[in-house]
Amino acid sequence: MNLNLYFKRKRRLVDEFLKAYIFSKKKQKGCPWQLYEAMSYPLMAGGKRIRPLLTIAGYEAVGGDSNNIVPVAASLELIHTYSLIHDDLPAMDNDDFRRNKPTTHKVFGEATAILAGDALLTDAFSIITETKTGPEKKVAIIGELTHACGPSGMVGGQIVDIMLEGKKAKKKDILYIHTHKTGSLIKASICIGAIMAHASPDKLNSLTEYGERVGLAFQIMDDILDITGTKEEMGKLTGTDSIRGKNTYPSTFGLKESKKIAEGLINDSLRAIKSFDKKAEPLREIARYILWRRC
Ligand code: GRG
Repeated sequence: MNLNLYFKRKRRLVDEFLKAYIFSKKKQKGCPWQLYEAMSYPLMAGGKRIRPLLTIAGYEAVGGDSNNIVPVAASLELIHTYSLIHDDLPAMDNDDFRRNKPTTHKVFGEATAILAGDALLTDAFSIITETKTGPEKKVAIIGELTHACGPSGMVGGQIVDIMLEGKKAKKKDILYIHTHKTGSLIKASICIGAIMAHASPDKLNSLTEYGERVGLAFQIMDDILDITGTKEEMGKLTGTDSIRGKNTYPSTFGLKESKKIAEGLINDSLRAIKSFDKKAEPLREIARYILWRRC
């Protein structure tokens, strides 16, 4: 299959939805224009949309074939964008650039950036409640997402990452940071797609395993790209992990070994979905892409 073409087609669907969503904020009575602007700016800045693509690919892997999945997939991008806005704040990673543009707080100020993140996170759940599927499915999806974003998920990973900045972390702590800060939302992206397509418990288990492996591999490759990538490729300053004393896979295992670990995880992810038919081909290609991505 042609992954570029697949990415292009699915990304267009997601971007169309996001455009309509953000336009509705402009029109929405009660949504202050400053908030609309600060939500629109990072959301439409052109990310890879990898999490929505994983939701769609997870949905298709178990036989889903309707565009009903697009709003649910797009809600993942709202959550991801919120996490980037907050992650870039001076109190967190203090980054000036994201997606090749000044960060949201640089343009709109810290208070507005924080609130734009809060608004995107909240609206992600609002979008899910409006999705065309039964109430049980909606509750299952919201449960999966709140767990992935919350204290035992992304926020948990983020706080351990910050607490251990400048200190030598144990290997188990680095694993915790990576699997929670980044991995949990990636895993949830796939599982939500599978839930929307009525996956059997067996299929859901296999996709969960796939999601865990690709989620960790994605963050390891992100650590590697912070060393080997350029500012233009990454859309933000690189080399910042080491300046901040971040605990990363390369700082613990070295570059070569980190790449080997990521390759092993991608092989494991492919093994986890071995029994799936050709409808899982996009998931397989996305897993391989994680190893060769440059941005
Ligand atoms: C609750 C105050 C408060 C803050 C939470 C949860 C959180 C802050 C931050 C999450 C940490 C984080 C940003 C993890 C993701 C790291 C990562 C790999 C980001 C880049 O993702 P890509 O490569 O980026 O998919 P694009 O720009 O393509 O979307």
